[in-house]
Amino acid sequence: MKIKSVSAIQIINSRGIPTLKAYVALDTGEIGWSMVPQGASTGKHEAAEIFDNNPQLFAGFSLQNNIQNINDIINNGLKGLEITDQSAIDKKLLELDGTTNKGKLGANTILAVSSACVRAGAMATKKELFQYISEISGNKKISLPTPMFNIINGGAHTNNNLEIQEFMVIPSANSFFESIKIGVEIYLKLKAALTAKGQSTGLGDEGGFSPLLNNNQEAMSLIKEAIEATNNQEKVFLGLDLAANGFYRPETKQYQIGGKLITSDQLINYYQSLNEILSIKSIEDPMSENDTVGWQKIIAAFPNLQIVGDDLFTTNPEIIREKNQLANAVIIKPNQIGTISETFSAISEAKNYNMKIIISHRSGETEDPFIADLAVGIGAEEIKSGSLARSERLAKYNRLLEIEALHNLPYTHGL
Ligand code: 2PG
Ligand code: MG
Repeated sequence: MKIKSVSAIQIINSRGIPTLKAYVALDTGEIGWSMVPQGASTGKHEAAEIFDNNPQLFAGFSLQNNIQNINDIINNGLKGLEITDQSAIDKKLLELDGTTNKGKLGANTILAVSSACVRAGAMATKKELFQYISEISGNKKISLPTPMFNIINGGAHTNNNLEIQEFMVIPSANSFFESIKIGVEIYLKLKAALTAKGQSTGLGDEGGFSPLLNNNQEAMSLIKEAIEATNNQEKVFLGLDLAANGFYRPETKQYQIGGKLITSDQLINYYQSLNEILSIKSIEDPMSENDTVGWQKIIAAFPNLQIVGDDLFTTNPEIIREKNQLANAVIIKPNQIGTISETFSAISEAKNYNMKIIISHRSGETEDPFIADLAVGIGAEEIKSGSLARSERLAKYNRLLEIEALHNLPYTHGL
């Protein structure tokens, strides 16, 4: 079961930006494939994404060089490798790139091939993708994750005036199906409430509503009403992704929120005031990645909260090791680091520190459901894949519904 050829084409992501679909053909006849997502609110240590930067083509985002590099350099380098030896494949990809941040070939180029190899390996060994991932990652406990539904979008994912990037409802249910049911009921009530208020029900990049509200507090109140209208108060938690890099002002080391510049201490008070509207259970990137003291303060101020690092860790095993004491949960996004083997290392590093694992989509997505199988295969506690609308978001949730329907797997029950 050896690699016969590697190739790629340019496709378009959910934000209208070109991305890659890679194909890995095996000598046994299977062809694995994969599509690459793209972030908007990125951490500074994310591996480099590469585009052609030719303003005449696809507004600078064309990928002709990446495709050339896959067809030539990567194809020649991987040809003949055993498909089930993912770490040898990824090692070779790193070698072909030769930089520390994947700046030569691009993390988008490398990940397309790395994850297409995983899918090809699953096909060749006639396993479900999640089963194959569990084997090659060395994880023995597979399970279905709890979903986090991002039902109001702000920050870098839309152009409304909400500083908070993601307002997520997290059902505490007994099955993935029941979680989806609760999420859909809340989503539809929220839609009806926005319509009744004459607000837009247009969607942001992650499929959540993007209304023009006065402030973050109003968004919290609307979600509270929607939860109450479905009678799910006892069964739903609120999660926020602040993506605080987006409103951090490095010049003054302050945060700009609600029209004011405030310190990290004041920001903690601000979060406290939001918590009084609706109880918050999970808070992601509450401080800028540059504000270590702010992170230390928030973990001390909210000892019972799930404190999640995303831009803080960028799925980088070394950074997770170095900064693990600043959070108790980690966002895992394969394209932040660039290969699936390094993604597995980041996950096992986080597990060493007993951090919860949250597998995540990017705001620019495709219909590839890979991360759903990744979440099951590595036994992640949670997954975030946006709201309950837009098929690139639902591709992941629908795949999880399918896995649950066809396989008898344990469900991770809420937070
Ligand atoms: C995040 C992600 C996904 P982006 O910040 O967690 O929700 O957004 O892909 O834009 O980085
Ligand atoms: Mg985030």
